[in-house]
Amino acid sequence: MPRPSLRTAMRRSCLPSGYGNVRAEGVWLRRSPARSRRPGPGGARAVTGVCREVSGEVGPLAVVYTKPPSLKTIQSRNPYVTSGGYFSPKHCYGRYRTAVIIPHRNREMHLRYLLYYLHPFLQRQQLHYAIFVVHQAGNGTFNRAKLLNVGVREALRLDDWDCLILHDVDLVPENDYNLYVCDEYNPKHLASAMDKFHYKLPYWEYFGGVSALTPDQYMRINGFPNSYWGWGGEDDDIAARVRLAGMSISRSPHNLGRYKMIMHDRDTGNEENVDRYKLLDNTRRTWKDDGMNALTFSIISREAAPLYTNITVDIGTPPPPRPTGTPKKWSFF
Ligand SMILES: [Mn+2]
Repeated sequence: MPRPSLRTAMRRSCLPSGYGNVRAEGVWLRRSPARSRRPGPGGARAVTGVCREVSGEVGPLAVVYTKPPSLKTIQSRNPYVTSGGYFSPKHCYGRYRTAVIIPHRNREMHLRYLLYYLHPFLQRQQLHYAIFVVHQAGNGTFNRAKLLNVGVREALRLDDWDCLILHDVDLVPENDYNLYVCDEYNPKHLASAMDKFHYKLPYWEYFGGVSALTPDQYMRINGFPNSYWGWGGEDDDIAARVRLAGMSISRSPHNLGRYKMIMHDRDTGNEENVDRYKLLDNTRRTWKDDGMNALTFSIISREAAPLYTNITVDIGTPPPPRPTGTPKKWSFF
């Protein structure tokens, strides 16, 4: 069957579906019988019940990076997204309330690509959702995990979310059935098959890219570590926290958890974190003290942009390096 274009997919997203049943993520998604495809009186339907998981689904999506779309274009393609990047299904009650949290700095082009694909994707999944972009102020060393902690705290001030999606700015989902919904019992890794890693996990415990935790799961692992400055290590720390808190990692199946990365060079201000192995050695001793319970930051601004809520935050700078070794108090001659 030819793959429908994005435009067709978006048009379909306004219609109730009815193409039989589909198995996704180990559950049968019930699609409506054909007769419910008929529009109601006058075409305008009242809120009649709980939404299905996916509407107008197309399965695999074509994701191409040729020319970054403008914010205007994205807005015009998503007329039902309201200020702050909120959306609620019009004709049914959204089953899930999902907050998407994206750490960000100097990646405007990536953000535009992501918003372009993510808004229609989330609408087809009929979620009540909002997108939060957490922007690190200043030129200090980047800290992805700490920004995510800030995003979670801010998002939870605004709504009672069922699911927090922690999302890298440069990863675009490639399959509609990778549902942005949490696993009831365990933190879930959504980016289980990234093109960068030849659509496989790079290693067994990998937890980077895109993950989904309920607020309860997030608090049970004391959130993410605040102490990983620069690139790398924080995702392995999070995976360790999941184990240490007595949970395990659930994953999107490899055929669904597919993501296309937007290629980029290493950013300045996000140099490789050379301390990460030392930090990782200590996770079991530090995780209860380093996380949401020790989060300090100051909000610079909160803005409801048309396509997302922007939070600009000062998260401080890395602590000065500690002197290595303890000074000797005495010695043998
Ligand atoms: Mn990246």
